[in-house]
Amino acid sequence: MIGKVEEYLIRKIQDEGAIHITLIDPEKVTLESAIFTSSESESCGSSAIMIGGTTLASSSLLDNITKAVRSSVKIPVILFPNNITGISEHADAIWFMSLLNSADPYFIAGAQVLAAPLIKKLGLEAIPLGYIIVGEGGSAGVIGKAWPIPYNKPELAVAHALAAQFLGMRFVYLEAGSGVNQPVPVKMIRMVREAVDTVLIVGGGIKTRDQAERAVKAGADIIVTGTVIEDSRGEEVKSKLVEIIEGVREGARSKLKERRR
Ligand code: 1GP
Repeated sequence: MIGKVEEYLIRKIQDEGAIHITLIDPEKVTLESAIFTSSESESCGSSAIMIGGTTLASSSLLDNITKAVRSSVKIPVILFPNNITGISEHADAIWFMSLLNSADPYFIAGAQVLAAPLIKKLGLEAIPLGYIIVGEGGSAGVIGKAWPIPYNKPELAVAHALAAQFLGMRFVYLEAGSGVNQPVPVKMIRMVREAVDTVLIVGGGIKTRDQAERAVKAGADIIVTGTVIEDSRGEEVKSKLVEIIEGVREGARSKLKERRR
């Protein structure tokens, strides 16, 4: 069943070509900075806020941040869980994600089984997502016990993404790892885009307008950034958001032009 948040995301991607989402890691923010970043993201044109972090262990910290963020923005707040501790009743939706290239079944279906009844009870919208860790993989690769897909093996990323689609997942996330030096290569994004019909999310290491634009031109529907804003202060938060979102929009313009041909 497709819920309201998923419908909203799909409609926005159809209308705008591609969208940006800001990721907030509860362990790396204060309540004030989370509210500030979310409000600035909304006013600069982000389409949603994702909340989660690889090493998050405190549900009460997540609850406090999620509640505060949700009451300060109108755009949807979507949980990005690292484990069963990544669930909060204060969000609009949750990426119901399976780490497809984990060597540990816990991250493929174990945590999901433990979490599903609570998600149902809380009435959270669950959005099915195939999560694929590539390149360096960052902390997500270590904690998720992934075998990250090397950047020079894009065909393996395609195989994983196709498996996600055939399993019924409607979103695929190519994750390079938070704060990494090299974002997902354009060639890998393009090959996955050509192979699957799902919504394609790309994140990890995107810090510039140019990187965001190239990822969208290659076929990303959603660009997620976290670190670039976490590392910014005051006025810089706004200028970085504007820069990244402008890159997404520029890439989207070329995508829409292509579509019309
Ligand atoms: C991490 O893909 C996200 O899960 C965002 O990565 O923090 O590098 O922007 P960054």
